[in-house]
Amino acid sequence: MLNGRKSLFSGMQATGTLTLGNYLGALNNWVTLADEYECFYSVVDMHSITVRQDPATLRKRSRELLTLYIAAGLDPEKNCIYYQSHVSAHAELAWILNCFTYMGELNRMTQFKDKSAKHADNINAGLFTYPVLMASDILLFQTDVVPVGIDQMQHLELARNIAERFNNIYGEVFTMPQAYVGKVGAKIQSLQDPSKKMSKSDENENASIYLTDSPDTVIRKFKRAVTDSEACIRYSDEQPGIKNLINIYSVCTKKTPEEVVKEFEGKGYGDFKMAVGETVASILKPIQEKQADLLKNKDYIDGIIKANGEKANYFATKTLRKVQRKVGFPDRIR
Ligand code: ATP
Ligand code: LTN
Repeated sequence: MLNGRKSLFSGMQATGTLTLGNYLGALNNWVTLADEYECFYSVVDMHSITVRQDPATLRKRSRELLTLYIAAGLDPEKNCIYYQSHVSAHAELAWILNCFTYMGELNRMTQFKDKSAKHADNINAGLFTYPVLMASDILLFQTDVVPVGIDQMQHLELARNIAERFNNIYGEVFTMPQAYVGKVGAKIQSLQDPSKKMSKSDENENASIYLTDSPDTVIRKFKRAVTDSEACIRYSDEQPGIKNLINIYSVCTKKTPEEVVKEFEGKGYGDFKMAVGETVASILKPIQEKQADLLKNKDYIDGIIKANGEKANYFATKTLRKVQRKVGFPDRIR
């Protein structure tokens, strides 16, 4: 709870061009939940450097991501949209929570295993303790709810364990966060291999719809999406390609998968793919236009970065000071 309201925290890394998976699995839910909670949406640039980044590219992408949050429908006057690196409490709390997290717990994280296999030449300590920084993000804001895709559930469970461990020793310091996972869009699969999740770091460009893709590109990628030879639109695990397209269409049109199946009864895959492509393209277009406008408006965006950075800093520091007292750090002399 913050300001007498339930609070919400989530974040994304500016490590590539966002995909439709990021949008339907996370960002879209953020917008839906925004009115109900005191919201903090961070561009988690400190997490990004667990994998080597080109500085100029990271800076540019971070700004693009922050504007994309707004373009997707988050009102920056009501929601605290900010850069993680502008609030030093994230790093300070992460240090403390590192001392309350076991190596064994971190060793079990599947994202660490995946990323260290992928970046075998740079298995740094930050990659290993990434989930502790994520726990700090969440716990700093006394967060009640964390909207994420399914792949982040293991990290969230760890954040809850750390909070519980800390509270058991020092009393009720942290709110216990809950994950919020959308019913249908929580895991959008690759268009080229429906057994894999759609990911912004996939090397095959046809596997992902990027939020920056033009309508023609979107339609072309859906036309090429891997399906099967059943020639029947059913919502079944035996047809993972079609199931994925139904999920995408379902979230975009706010229809249930059953309603979608009904709508396309007797129709061919070609018609269905076209409908999915057109629907997705029509959702992306206004977001792209708004983002382009915002990126031109430097003073407005700078104002948001400053004001929201200060707001995030205020709430984060409150929790940090409490934690520092609890663990026995000396009081500051004013
Ligand atoms: P990377 O490929 O670099 O690991 P990513 O595409 O998996 O990145 P993240 O930055 O790790 O994206 O995720 C941002 C948010 O989007 C998280 O809440 C995550 O759960 C969600 N998300 C990512 N991919 C998908 C997907 N395919 N379906 C649904 N949600 C997703
Ligand atoms: N690990 C997340 C991004 C992230 C996050 C968070 C999400 C960092 N801190 C706090 C929710 C809450 C990711 O890569 N998807």
